[in-house]
Amino acid sequence: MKYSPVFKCFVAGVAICAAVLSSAADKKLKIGFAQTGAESAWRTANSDSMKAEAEKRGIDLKFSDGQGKQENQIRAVRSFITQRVDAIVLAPLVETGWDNVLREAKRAKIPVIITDRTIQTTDESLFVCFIGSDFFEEGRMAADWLGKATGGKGRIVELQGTPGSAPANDRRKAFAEGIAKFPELKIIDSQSGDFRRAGGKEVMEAFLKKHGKNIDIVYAHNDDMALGAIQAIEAAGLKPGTDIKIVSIDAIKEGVQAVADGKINCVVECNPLFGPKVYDTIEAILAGKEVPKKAFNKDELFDKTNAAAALPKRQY
Ligand code: GYE
Repeated sequence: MKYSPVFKCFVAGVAICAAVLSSAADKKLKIGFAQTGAESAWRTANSDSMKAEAEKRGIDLKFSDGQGKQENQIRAVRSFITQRVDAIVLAPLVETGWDNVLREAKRAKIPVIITDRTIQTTDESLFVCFIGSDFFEEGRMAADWLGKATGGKGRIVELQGTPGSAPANDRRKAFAEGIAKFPELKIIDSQSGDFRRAGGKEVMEAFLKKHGKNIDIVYAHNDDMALGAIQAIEAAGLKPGTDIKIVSIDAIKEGVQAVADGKINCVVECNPLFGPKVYDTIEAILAGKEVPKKAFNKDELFDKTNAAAALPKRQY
C-alpha cells in the first residue's frame, strides 16, 4: 500500500502529538518537603507516611530532614525554589520567622502547604493551606480527662515540647486553661524535654530530685517524653501510672501499649498519617480547585477503658 505525502504528514503529526501528550502524562509531580527532623516516633511515622504515599503515586519527593534547626528548613525551602518544584510542603519547627522565605516562594509562584504545625504570620496569603491536628483541642482533652480522673486534685509537673513550636505553645496554653476549672489541680513545675525520649527522662530526673514525693501527675506534650519519664520514675523506685499518674499526647503504639500496661493513664491521639491528604490537596491546588484554608485531623483519646482493644489496629 502506498501512502500519499499528505497522509504521511498526517501520520507524522499524530505521532508528534501522541509523544507530546504522553510526555505530559509521564511528567512526574516534583514536591519538596521540609521536615522538622526526627525527634520522635510521631515524626518518623509522619515522614514514612509522606514518603510511602509519594512512592505509591509516582511523585518525585525531595525530602529534607531539618535536624531540629529552623535555618536548615529555610535553606531547604530555598533549594526547592531553585529546583522549580511544583509545590512545597513545610512542617515548621517553630511558629515564627517564616515570612521572608515564604515570600520568596510566593514570588516564584510555587504553592506552599503548611503541615503538622501552624505558623504565626501577618500575611496568611503566604501559604495556600494548613493540614494537621488541633493542638489546642488536644491540650483541652488532656485537662478535661485529668480533672475527671483525679477528682480535680493533684500536683502536676509538665514536660513541654520544643520551645516556640505550635504544639508546645498550644498544648501548654489549652491545658492550663482546662485545669483552671479545678482549683486544686496545680502545675508545680514545667520544663522542655524537646519532644525527645532522652529529654523527658532527664527533665523528670531533675523534677524528682527537686520535688521528691510531691509529684502526683506528669503532663507530657508527647508520648516519647512520657516514656522517658517512666524510666526516671521507675529508677526512683516509684510506680508510673499508680504513684505518679501520667497523661500524654500522640498515641504512638508504644504509648497506647503503656496505657494498656497501666504505666500511662491517658493518651490523646495526634494522627501523623496524613500523607494521602497532603497529596490530594496539592493535586487539587494544581488543578486550580479551591481548598479549605485550614483542615484539622480528627483525634481520639485512649485510657484503660479502650487502649487494649485499640492496640491491634494502631498503625503507628
Ligand atoms: O506531637 C511530637 C513531635 O508537631 C504534632 O511533634 C507534632 C509533634 C508531636 O515531635 O511527638
